[in-house]
Amino acid sequence: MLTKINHIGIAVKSLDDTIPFYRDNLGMAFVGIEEVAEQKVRVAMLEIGESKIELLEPTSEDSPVAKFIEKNGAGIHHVAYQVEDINAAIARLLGEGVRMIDEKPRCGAHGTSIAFVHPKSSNGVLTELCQPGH
Ligand code: CMX
Repeated sequence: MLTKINHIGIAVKSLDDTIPFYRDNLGMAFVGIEEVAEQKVRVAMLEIGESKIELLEPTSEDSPVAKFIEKNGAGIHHVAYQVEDINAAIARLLGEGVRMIDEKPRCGAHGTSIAFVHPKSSNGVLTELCQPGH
């Protein structure tokens, strides 16, 4: 069902303050910044080899990422696994009794369809299914 880790999401207070570490100190390739308005985040994508890091900056105080930072501090927010068919992956997990936050895919960053597994079903780790392309 899963083909690889697509990216790791990291909650940050400021993209401007954080990007230089990943781009300049670690030497990752900066892909770009995109706002996902519906989820109240600005997302910066950086690549190293086949792997990606997604930096998530809240765009308002009531953003879920702002609440995450308030509760836990900045740090790892989610792990996103790539799937070939997100509807089939959701159906399979639901059929196996896994609790989903998203029972239907929604739009993620950089042209992806995404769905989150509820952390109650994934031992506290926010887990995302991610299918490239809409
Ligand atoms: N890690 C662990 N637990 C988390 C979590 C995280 N990062 N984020 C939320 N939770 C927990 C909450 O504490 C809550 O637990 P309880 O039910 O025990 O209180 C539970 O998950 C549900 O959280 P919620 O905020 O009440 O539920 P919502 O349905 O409103 O939102 C979620 C859930 C995960 C979508 C939202 O919190 C979030 O993080 N949204 C931003 C998603 C994001 O990163 N988008 C960027 C683009 C995505 C991409 O392309 O990758």
